[in-house]
Amino acid sequence: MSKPDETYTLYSYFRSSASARVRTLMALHHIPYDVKFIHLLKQEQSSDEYTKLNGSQTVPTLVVQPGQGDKWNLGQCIAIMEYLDEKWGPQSKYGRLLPENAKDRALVRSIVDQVVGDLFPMLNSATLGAVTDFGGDKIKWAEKWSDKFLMALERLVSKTSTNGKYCYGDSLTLADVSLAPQMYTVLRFYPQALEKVPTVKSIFENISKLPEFVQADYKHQPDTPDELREN
Ligand SMILES: N[C@@H](CCC(=O)N[C@@H](CS)C(=O)NCC(=O)O)C(=O)O
Repeated sequence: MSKPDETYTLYSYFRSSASARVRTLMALHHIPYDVKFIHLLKQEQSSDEYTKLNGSQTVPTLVVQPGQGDKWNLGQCIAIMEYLDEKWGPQSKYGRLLPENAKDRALVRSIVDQVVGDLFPMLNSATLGAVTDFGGDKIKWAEKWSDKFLMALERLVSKTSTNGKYCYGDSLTLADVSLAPQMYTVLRFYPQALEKVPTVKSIFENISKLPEFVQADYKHQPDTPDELREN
């Protein structure tokens, strides 16, 4: 099967879990791309130039240049992952990360939504910043919502994981790609978060060591500051 005839530019920030999901998927499927860095703490996501690419003023954004025709932009990490998985999964050594079978696909998507739809928005930088601005305690906030949604995730993956290595069955899916970057954010604000969720802990410890996950994590990006960088 021939490779898709298109090239990519990913707008990314090292500590963005949404960007890390896309980086992980691109690493797993060996997708070549250029990267441009958007420094969130410098508010580069709100610049006029970037807002033209992604009206939500968030990362990631994927710019797709087809072999023929005009380039186009895609925001939202799940939409980007699904698009690239459809294009590149069939010829990847991991195969499609969203299963072909409708039931399996729906269950994998339910785990993705548990992580990206429920937990992620409670801990993103804009939400935590607003909690502080409104006089709240962002650590207590992060602990409360992490406990709630990680327990929900534990109830789910304790049924769907075959061996505690992956979220669904006994191989990698989009659920794992969604989970690992989120856990780094949770652990940053709540280091004990994994104590009550043994299956989630076991899955995270397994997948976060895989080379493609390491390549994509926040500690190994060109824009990672030296004090957070690992070799
Ligand atoms: N629903 C979007 C959310 C993206 C998002 O919130 N990204 C964060 C970084 S992880 C961001 O750019 N935050 C900057 C801001 O909100 O100003 C997605 O899944 O891609």
